[in-house]
Amino acid sequence: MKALRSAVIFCQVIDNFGDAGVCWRLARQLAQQEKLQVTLWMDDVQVLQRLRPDVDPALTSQECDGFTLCRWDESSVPNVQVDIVIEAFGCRLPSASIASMAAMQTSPVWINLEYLSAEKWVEQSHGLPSPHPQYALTKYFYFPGFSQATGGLLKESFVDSNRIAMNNDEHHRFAFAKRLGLTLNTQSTFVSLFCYPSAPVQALLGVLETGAPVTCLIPEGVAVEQLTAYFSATPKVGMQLQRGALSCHIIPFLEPDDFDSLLAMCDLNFVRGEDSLVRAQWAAKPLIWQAYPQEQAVHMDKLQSFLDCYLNNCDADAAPTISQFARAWNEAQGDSLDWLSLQSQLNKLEFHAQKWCAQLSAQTELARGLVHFAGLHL
Ligand code: TRH
Repeated sequence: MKALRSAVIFCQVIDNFGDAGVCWRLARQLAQQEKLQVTLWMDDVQVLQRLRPDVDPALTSQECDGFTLCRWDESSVPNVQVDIVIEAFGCRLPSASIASMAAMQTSPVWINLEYLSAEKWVEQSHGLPSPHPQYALTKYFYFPGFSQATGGLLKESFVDSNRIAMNNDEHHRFAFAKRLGLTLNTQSTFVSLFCYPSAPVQALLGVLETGAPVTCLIPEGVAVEQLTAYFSATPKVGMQLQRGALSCHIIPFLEPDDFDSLLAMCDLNFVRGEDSLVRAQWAAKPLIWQAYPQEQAVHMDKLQSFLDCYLNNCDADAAPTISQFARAWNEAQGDSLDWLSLQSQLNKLEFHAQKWCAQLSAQTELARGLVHFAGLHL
């Protein structure tokens, strides 16, 4: 197997943060863990700047976390004289790049990194080749996933130690909370909230205020309309909004590694899309996932596939509780959010989340697997 030295990633940002987040994470991982020379071409660098504030969207090229970040526009001429070309989420490479790949003596391994899904067909589709109709080039489909028959999940080497420090080292936890402007009340259930505007947030807040004390941490920009309607106040960073047993804190939108710390610190995390779902699993805490809403409720199948896979081997009382809550959350059925049952099952669900995290960690990590796969196909 040939040693690989370089990779280029193409990323077109469709919406939200997930596309930029996953590509940034992969670029960093290929550079720092796999020691490749990596270039990430991204069409909307501004989105990445939200995650990594040091990034300057005005620059055509800059160094970022060990790789080169380039702004991708119509005038760009990306260098594809590398070992691995990664097209994220079927974003389509420029035709000149495809032609220059075909003209190389040894063409690079061309990979289409697909979206994460727990659906069964992913295992059959992972790694399938797609020959180019015109050139002697083959594109391979690379699917992240939850079993060894898939491409696995991105996981940095520092994730476990950070999580352990956040849970076991009081100073570490208190220092992080202080940075967020919080004083930790250990009697409270800590909940983080990251969701789409369609989530029944007002109904959730309504049930959270009814039971034992809850501290809900909400990054700036999340659920703004619902929070405004519920508290009759526009949420701003640093605000604390109190009602009944519920105390909501508006925290800054965090850098990704801090977002991991937030997830590790909380007792329950509401996450959405793909990347925060993965991060919540590495946090080893109970999670409620909101799938990216799609037409004809296709996302409900994705949710169910994930729940089937995630809750396999979970406690017989806790599994239906979290499953029903997640379905109600995704279907915007605010009346069906049974918070008191969920809260009473959190210990069992945390135990399950720890087992699940360990199980996923035993899989081949995505960047490592991708480099291995590329080495076999070069
Ligand atoms: O932002 P998203 O909704 O992205 C989505 C999904 O990826 C979806 O699959 C895709 O089709 C759609 O975009 C176009 O959710 P996701 O994937 O969880 O990405 C959010 C990223 O933002 C993730 O990397 C975590 C990060 N994040 C922070 O770094 N700090 C924060 O404070 C928050 C709230 C999120």
